[in-house]
Amino acid sequence: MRDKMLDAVGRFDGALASVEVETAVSVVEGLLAAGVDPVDVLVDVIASAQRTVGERWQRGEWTVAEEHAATAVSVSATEAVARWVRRTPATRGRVVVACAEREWHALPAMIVGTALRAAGWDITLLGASTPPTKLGQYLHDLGPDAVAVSCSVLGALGTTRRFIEASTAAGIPVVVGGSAFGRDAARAEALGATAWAPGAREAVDIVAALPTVVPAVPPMAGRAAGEQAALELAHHRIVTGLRERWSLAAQIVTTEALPLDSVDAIAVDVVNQAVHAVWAALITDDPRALTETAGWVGSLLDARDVNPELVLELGRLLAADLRDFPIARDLVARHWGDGVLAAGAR
Ligand code: B12
Repeated sequence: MRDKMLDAVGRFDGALASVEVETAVSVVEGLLAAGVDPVDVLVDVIASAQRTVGERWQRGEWTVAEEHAATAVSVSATEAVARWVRRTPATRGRVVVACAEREWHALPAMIVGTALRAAGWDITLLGASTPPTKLGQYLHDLGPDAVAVSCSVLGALGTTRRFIEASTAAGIPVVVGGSAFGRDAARAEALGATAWAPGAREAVDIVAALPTVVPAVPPMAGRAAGEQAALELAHHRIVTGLRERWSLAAQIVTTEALPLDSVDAIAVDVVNQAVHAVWAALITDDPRALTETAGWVGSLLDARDVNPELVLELGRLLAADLRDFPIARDLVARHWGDGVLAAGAR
């Protein structure tokens, strides 16, 4: 079976690179027909291939368009697994699976939802970037047993918190996960989630162990949360200023071998992610959001032959722009450089 799985992973990866939907779907259907657990197909084949897609974009080997095309193939493959697991009737309660506003990574939610469906839960999938307005009423009307929120980008942790507020206000437990939460439960706990899980397999166990009713989370208070709210309002100004002053555009090197997205697009992504990391560190009290992001910026620029000093320059400019936000400025000044050092040591 191990060889069969390895062979399937290779063929699936190839189908993503050449955008062959039929091949990808037939690979997963072949595995399911051979008796492979649907959750193994979701985690070890589809999710794993998707992370490779991200690494290719990060290294500048694939453009965003290629990333989109490959993801569409993975969505079709996940739908094939979902069709397969729906052959068995749902025997447990209902779970609403969602991405909060600003979160466009719908596929991880789809994968987790399909894994829960395979375990017998009835699933209501809300999809990407769901606004929190009226969510409370919706949950009240639907009456699910749990809410599962997937968050891949740091900028959506704040809106994920609004999901947690709406769900717990209705007494409904919330499980969270996704790459924005990092590798442990710290950020999930800080945001008041009922539970966190690192992957779809663990999500199945965690959802089965959730309490029936939970108390409403208390409102987010404190100076750090206040700074984050003010930073959201100042976001456009800060990001525009950083893009104008950061010397990335002058430094980037484009070669034929590197199908680089426009310098401006990279600068927009990077600067946005950097400011979002500040938001995340403020509301979760977890400075690793900053060190991880600095390391990510470093690897992105390194793959594009950009002087690594520019990562430190971005940190300095960001800290200077945060002069009206003392907690945020202090976090950047203390932790951004650590991320650059850690990336350099790898
Ligand atoms: C496809 C993709 C996109 C697509 C998403 C389309 C879609 N339909 O989903 C699009 C093009 C929209 C996109 C946009 C962006 N993306 Co993108 N994207 C990806 C990519 C390649 C794959 C995502 C995926 O499907 N992963 C597979 C999932 C299943 O894996 P996973 O997230 O690890 O999930 C597991 C666990 O986390 C957990 N889990 C996940 N959710 C939940 C929920 C619960 C409740 C639980 C318990 C567990 C759990 O279980 C899963 C399975 O075991 C990733 C690379 C990566 N490493 O994932 C980048 C990635 C996430 N994107 C990234 C970035 C930067 C962006 C953009 C800012 C710019 C861009 N590149 O286009 C925008 C931001 C959009 C936004 N605001 O949300 C970065 C984030 C970096 C960072 N430091 O945060 C990544 C990591 C790429 C990279 N290597 O740099 N992206």
